[in-house]
Amino acid sequence: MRVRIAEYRMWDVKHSTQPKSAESRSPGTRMSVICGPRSVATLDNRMGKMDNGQRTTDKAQFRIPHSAFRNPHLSERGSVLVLLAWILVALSLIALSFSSSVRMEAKATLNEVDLKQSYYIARSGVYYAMNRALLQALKTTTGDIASQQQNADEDLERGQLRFSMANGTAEITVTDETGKVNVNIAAEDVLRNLMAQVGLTRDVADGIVDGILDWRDADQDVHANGAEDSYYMGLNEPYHAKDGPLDNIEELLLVKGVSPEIFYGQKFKDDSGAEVTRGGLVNFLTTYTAINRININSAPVEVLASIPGMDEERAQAIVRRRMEKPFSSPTEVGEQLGMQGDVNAMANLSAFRSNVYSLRSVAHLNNRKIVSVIRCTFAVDMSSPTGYRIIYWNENNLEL
Ligand SMILES: [Ca+2]
Repeated sequence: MRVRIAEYRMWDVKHSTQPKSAESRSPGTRMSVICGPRSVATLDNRMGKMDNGQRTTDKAQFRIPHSAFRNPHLSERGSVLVLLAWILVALSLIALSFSSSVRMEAKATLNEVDLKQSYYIARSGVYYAMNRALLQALKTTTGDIASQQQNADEDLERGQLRFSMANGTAEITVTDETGKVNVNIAAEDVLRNLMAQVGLTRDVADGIVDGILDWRDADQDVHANGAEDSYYMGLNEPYHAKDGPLDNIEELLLVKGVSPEIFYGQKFKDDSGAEVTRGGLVNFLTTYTAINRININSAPVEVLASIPGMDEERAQAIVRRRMEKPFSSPTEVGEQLGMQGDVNAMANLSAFRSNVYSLRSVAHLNNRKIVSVIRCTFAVDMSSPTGYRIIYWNENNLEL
């Protein structure tokens, strides 16, 4: 392209003699063709020489474009316009690239700001719930069930709190840990019932329950579907079986058969299109309770139905009844459901709330899709300067 432009633009037909010129004759006119070094080289290649050293034109090899003689100034301007067009195209591409880069950076910055805002709203939701629990404990001074019920924070008892700010809202799910099954001391049949309640198949449930029994017992004897060191030390990243009580509930993720999907829960749609949740052991198991009894005023249906002698229908009835008024004792449950004679079931129930709560604060920004999630377990502790003590804190936004 450059060669052609050089060749064409250098043709300047005029009556003059220049140092770097190659003379060319056209019938009736003496002309000098002014050209640059490259053009001269080009012309030299195309021009022959006479024996006497005079330069002459080999018409067969060297043809001057007729268009250049017709309107050389127009040709030069056209070349300049083409060059300018290319420059404009190049500049446009650079500007487009720069604009796209700036737009992406602006979007990333905006997302970062949204994420920070939603995080602090979720965090505010956590502290709001902790202070509601502390206030409830401060009012309940005598420690008996009558005082407990008289000063109950109904929203807290139901386990649903809401904390709103100008640019977003935190939805907080609060669970009294006494409403969960203690994985360290729960009976084997309660664990098996719970696995069925959260939708796991018999094979998967047997593997997880036996795995938990092996993980928490002190010996190395393997249950039928369980695992001890012989399994865990053969993994790509080997570790020993705990052979002792779990320190926190996320330790379950180390137990054979407990996948993140089973631990956190997995939502999917069944054949009818209805949304179904499977798993979610984190919502039903705990390591923080001291007694092996389930709080009838805070336990979810899945946990209540796992108790021997109970079923899903009875569990649903308990939940409906306590929404109107919390139970004052397991005896009241027995009277309501006709279960007075079921000693085994009654022995697993309690009406006392604990001082340990787990919560999940989910913050949504107004008109934004970004969500922040904080999970926390805390104990109301009057000996602490704040009145509460954080036992567990997780800012992982993992939502399966
Ligand atoms: Ca063991």
